[in-house]
Amino acid sequence: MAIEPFTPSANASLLTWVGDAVSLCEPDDVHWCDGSTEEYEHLCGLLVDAGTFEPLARPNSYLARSHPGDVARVEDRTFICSRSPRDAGPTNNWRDPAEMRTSLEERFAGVMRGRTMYVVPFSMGPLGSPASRLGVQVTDSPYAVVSMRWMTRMGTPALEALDAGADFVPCLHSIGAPGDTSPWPCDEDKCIVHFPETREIWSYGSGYGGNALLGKKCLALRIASVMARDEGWLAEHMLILKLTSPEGTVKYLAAAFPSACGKTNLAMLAPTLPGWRVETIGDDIAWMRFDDEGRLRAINPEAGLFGVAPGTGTATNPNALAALAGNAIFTNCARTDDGDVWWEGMTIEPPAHAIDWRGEHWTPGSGRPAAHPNARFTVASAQAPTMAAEWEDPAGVPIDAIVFGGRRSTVVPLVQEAHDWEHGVFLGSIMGSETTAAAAGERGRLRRDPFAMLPFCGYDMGDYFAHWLRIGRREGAHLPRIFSVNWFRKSESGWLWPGFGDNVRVLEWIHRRCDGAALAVDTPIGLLPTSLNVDGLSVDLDALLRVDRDGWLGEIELIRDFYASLGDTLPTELQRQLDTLRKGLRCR
Ligand code: TSX
Ligand code: MN
Repeated sequence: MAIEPFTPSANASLLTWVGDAVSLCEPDDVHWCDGSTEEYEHLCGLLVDAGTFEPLARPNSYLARSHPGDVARVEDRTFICSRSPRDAGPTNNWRDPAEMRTSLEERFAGVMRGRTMYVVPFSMGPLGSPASRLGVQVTDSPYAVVSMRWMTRMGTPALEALDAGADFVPCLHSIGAPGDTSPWPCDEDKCIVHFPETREIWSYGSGYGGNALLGKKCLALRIASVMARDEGWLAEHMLILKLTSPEGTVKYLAAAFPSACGKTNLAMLAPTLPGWRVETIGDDIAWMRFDDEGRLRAINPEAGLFGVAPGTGTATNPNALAALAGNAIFTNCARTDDGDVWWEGMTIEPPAHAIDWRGEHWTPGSGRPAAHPNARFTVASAQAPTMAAEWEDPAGVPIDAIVFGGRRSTVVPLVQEAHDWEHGVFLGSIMGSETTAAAAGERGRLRRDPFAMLPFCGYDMGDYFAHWLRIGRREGAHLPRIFSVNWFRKSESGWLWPGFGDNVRVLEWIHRRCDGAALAVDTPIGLLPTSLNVDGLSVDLDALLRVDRDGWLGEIELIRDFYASLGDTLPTELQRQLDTLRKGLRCR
């Protein structure tokens, strides 16, 4: 068995790496992906034959049911293998790179026997943009290949860029379980491994998106965060949106939220205020760097949406539903009797009967969810009706405001602006969210998730904060303003804020602040709105914007403990911000 007789690439290091992968994994066949429609349809056909895919009663769309133990990212099996454990930091699982390499080589030896190895060249970011990065994923999962076709710029153009000698991140992936012919082979003993110093990714045992589509969380966040640190830019877990006022003034916002806060919903918002328009640049990841004028410009490194299906419905995100009208892959959703998909929250009325995500009969009264809470859709971003014309501009869009959010039922106000960049970094560092039913563990517990990067930062968290502070000290930079938002504050009688399309009222305030127009009052926690457009709503604005002094004093103790858990790389500036906040609250 050998590589196909033609020379598939002029890139010598790529040929060597693929040759080594072939020798190690011993596939029956090697296929270099061109990204064509014919190739996509052929692979979908193979997946249907294998029982992995079921064709759906919507154009060119499929449903996949995963193995019930392969439904989410595996954070406790995700590793950062830097030479020094100090560089991975206390928030990552560290392993010695040499020892890990030996153990991976054992796992991957002969792992692709009986299977085809696919070589998937891809670009994160528009092809040819100086901000983009190339990767090559080698995988034995045709599900990963067809998903990568929507999520990245995959195929011949990326291969041609590699022919010209460009660098790439090698991404070796196997689902494991050789000889397993079930619809979703995988291995119980999964591991997702990153070598930040040599910029390599190895992923074993899982076919699930976050573990198997290596361009996304592994490359565009964990590896890219290290590249960004070394090269002076930012790789962030942020949506990017374009906000146009009734007067036609445009602001670009980048916003970080932990999971279960409705980030994709915000990226595709349908505003309730007349004349305001929200368009999408990206829904999950932003790569930002300074241009020659000192403005921070952002690109979306992805080409597709890999969104949580449950909760995506006509009321919460009609634009996402419109994007899913065809050419979509659904994973772990339920199938209706008329051959379409369904999930909790898609429609108000559930179907009378469905086949659930495990393939079993389901009725509304069964007490089990029809779709897995982490069921997903995969679709090209271009299909979303909200995409901005410039979403693929290789130069990116200039960011006017950075927004940090979280799910907090108490203490954190609806919106505030940071006093300055350093205070903004402090607000990012103390981000947190109360856990929902969808997340593992206890419900309603506060989980810190600084910059929404806790599972995605490829290096030490204290060093990451220091990198953000360094960005803010750049000479001649026109820095974005920084804000924090919280759609989830509650009173005894329920949500204080209607959320969804009405969030545009908060975006309006942010937009006006960027022009120095909207008014704010200085408080120890930040700059709070003196007025917000709540015409037509009956909301308790005082409760939404109240500085909860006792709540914050309690919060400060929690932040102190959290900071202590990050170790001695925590920048002194942030400790000082915490002291300043304490003093500000005490002497009022
Ligand atoms: O996505 C959400 N957003 C952002 C929208 C752009 N969700 C869903 C969160 C889970 C993914 C929200 N849920 C938001 C929100 O702004 N707000 C809430 C809480 C909420 C839920 C329902 C109502 C109000 C607030 N409305 C009624 O109960 C009628
Ligand atoms: Mn995400």
